[in-house]
Amino acid sequence: MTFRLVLVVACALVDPDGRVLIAQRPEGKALAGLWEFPGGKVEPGERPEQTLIRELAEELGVAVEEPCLAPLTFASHAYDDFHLLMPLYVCRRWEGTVTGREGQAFRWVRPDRLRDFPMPPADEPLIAHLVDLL
Ligand code: 9L3
Ligand code: MG
Repeated sequence: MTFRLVLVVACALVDPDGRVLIAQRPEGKALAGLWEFPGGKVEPGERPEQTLIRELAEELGVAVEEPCLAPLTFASHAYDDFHLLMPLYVCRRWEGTVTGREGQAFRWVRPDRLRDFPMPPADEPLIAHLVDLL
């Protein structure tokens, strides 16, 4: 049996009050309407940390700094047509103001309230790690 493995990176931006940013996947994308830790697919030739920097600039208009980037944990999920592998990074320092550059909604949420938001199946198991960390 073969399967397609897709590497996606995701980031928990954490503000000085310990709240975590989640963004709502916009209409027209897979899993539209669900709340996620922002990020996206690693493109050929990219290091995952570069992907994270690129995706957060594209989606949220912020510049995260490489030194703050180390995976906290990894998520995986088997979709119908591919297997997702997704490291979660945590970042407390960035430049710029978060903006929904793709028209998406976003919210800053206390870790113990993250379960109130419907998330993609890969993201849900990550909540417990954030609750432990923060
Ligand atoms: N995905 C799931 N949780 C996340 C992210 C950033 C992505 N936190 C899933 C949704 C898509 C795939 O990974 O099926 C690729 O993501 P994107 O490039 O559409 O953001
Ligand atoms: Mg994305």
